[in-house]
Amino acid sequence: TIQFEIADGVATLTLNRPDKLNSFTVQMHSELADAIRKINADDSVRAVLLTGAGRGFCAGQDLGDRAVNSGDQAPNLGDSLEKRYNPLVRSLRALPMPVICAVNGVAAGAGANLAFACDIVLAARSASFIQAFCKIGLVPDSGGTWTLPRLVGSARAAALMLLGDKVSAEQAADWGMIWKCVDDDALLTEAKAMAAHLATQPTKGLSLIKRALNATWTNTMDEQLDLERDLQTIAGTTGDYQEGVKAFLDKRKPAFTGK
Ligand code: LHQ
Repeated sequence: TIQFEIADGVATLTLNRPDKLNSFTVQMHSELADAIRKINADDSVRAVLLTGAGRGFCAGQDLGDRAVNSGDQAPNLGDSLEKRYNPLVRSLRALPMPVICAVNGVAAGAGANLAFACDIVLAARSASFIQAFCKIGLVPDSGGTWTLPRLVGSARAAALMLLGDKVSAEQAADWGMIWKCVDDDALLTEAKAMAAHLATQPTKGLSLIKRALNATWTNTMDEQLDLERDLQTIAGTTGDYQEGVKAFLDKRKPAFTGK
């Protein structure tokens, strides 16, 4: 239910249930978790690209999956979040390299919030984002109640979550919900080029930037200054920092190893 490959420093994850707009099943969660474990264990991976096959990016939970909605009995959805969605979001946020999301089509429910858990989001002009949860009596999950207000502010986040309106990729880019909206036929080329570029950059340094960004919303400025000091201490010991400075002084292109 997913395609996964590692090549030239880039791990590409493609959600692959196009008939059902790549909605999540237990199986897809398990394959994703497995792929993320492999990424963490593979030193060669210096950027991750997440996208979807077909006309949709991800329609959130597969509402027909019997493993989650088993007949007449009220399903324990919290259990599903605890076992599958929350570990997925946590593991994506914690990956020690940039994660690019190329939203190729509609991103609904947990599919939209999965995108917002990534570091840089590109979307095709025909793509859209929907906080679909309210329409079926659910609460936005997969970190959406944390990420969306921070991305677009509480007025827009509240209306989007309570109304479930569809937001076009262009609107999403205008609001700062995503990094960029690009023409449909340019999406994958652009996302791949970005991943390939990032895979040549100081990966260790980029992972420290991610740590600073992940901490910023709960820290005071004083705490964040302390954190910057600590992270910069680590960054200053990397080979890539030495190489970056040397290359600058030599007026040549740096050759980073990611370490
Ligand atoms: C689907 C789905 C889908 C199954 C399209 N499931 N088949 C976490 C914890 C545990 C449980 C509960 O949930 C969660 C988190 C969540 O994500 S809750 C939110 C779940 N997602 C939704 O409510 C979105 C449902 N989908 C839609 O509203 C529409 O499909 C959107 C707006 C995404 C796309 O609309 P269209 O472009 O008009 O496509 P479509 O509706 O015709 O869908 C195409 C096919 O995909 C269709 O199947 P069919 O066999 O008729 O061709 C849909 O039934 C199927 N599909 N989403 N979530």
